[in-house]
Amino acid sequence: MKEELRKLEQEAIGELKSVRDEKDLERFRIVYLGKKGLLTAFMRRLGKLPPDQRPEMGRAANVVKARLTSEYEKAKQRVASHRERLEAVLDVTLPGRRPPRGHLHPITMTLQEVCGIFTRMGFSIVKGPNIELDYYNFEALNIPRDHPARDMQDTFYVSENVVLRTHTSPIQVRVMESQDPPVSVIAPGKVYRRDSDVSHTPMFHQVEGLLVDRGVTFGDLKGTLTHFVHQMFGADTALRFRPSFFPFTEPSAEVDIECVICRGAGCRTCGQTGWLEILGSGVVDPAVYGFVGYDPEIYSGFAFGMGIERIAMLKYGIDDIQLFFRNDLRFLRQF
Ligand code: 2NL
Repeated sequence: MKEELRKLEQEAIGELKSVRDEKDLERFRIVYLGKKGLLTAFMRRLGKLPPDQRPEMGRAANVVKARLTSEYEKAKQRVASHRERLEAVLDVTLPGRRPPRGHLHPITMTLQEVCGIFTRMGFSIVKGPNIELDYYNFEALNIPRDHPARDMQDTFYVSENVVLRTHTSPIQVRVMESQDPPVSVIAPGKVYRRDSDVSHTPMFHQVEGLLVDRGVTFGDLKGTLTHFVHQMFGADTALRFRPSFFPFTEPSAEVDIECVICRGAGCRTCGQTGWLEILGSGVVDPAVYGFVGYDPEIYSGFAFGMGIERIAMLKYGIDDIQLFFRNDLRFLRQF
């Protein structure tokens, strides 16, 4: 039994050395010094010894108990002072480090805002291919073979009758081809033009809209786009409809808003006119209905299109379109 006691003491001392924290400490106390611990179990067995051996073994056990208790107290001190030093340099109650968090690109934000205004009016969002047939991009939109927009200067040709779409109108042609009125859709997406200088990028974003039903008038167009402008630029923003021309609408109108920089007084941004062009629109030309099989005697509608980079520049007061494509974090972090 003497040998057994010696082993127990040695093991306990060895284990105390590897105690690192309060949890280790408590585990040690329970295993060695607790009511159901090894030392208590050892002492219970003393009663079974012959009476002449009991006093000596009892004393020996008490000596071990005293030593382990004092070593345990020392370890407790050591753990406590270690924790104090740790907490002096490290505030364990501080929240963890957050991973860096990005946000949407300003063009995406603007695209979503524009789409949101129209979906709340009841329009549905439609998508289509970026690589498009010449037929959907030009032909069905009443853009004749000799029209300047068809020129190699402006269009990326993939083959003789396949192009990168130059606007998102072909999406809407596909919608009309596949369903009868009433139709009210908006077509957002990337468009491509062979244009690259300080104010043009070969890819930019557009949102187009189309509404066709019985009895739709130019008045419906004005009401819809006025609501859009007031939502996008503020209810106090003045706007005007200025006569224009597009091959796919008749009559056609461009929408100007009161200059966001000078509020109409005249400045560099608005070329001293006080007005900024923000979108093109018009009543859908009956010639387009011929291509998609709608009866122009029954149906009429309006359409519009806008460049998102331009809208974003006016909304946020940005004077360089290239900033959207440089991915400079000093620029992007401002949104
Ligand atoms: C602009 C002008 C416009 C349309 C787009 C359209 C689409 C169909 C039929 C008729 Cl399917 N029109 N779209 C109409 C007028 C103007 O865009 O300046 N865009 C940036």
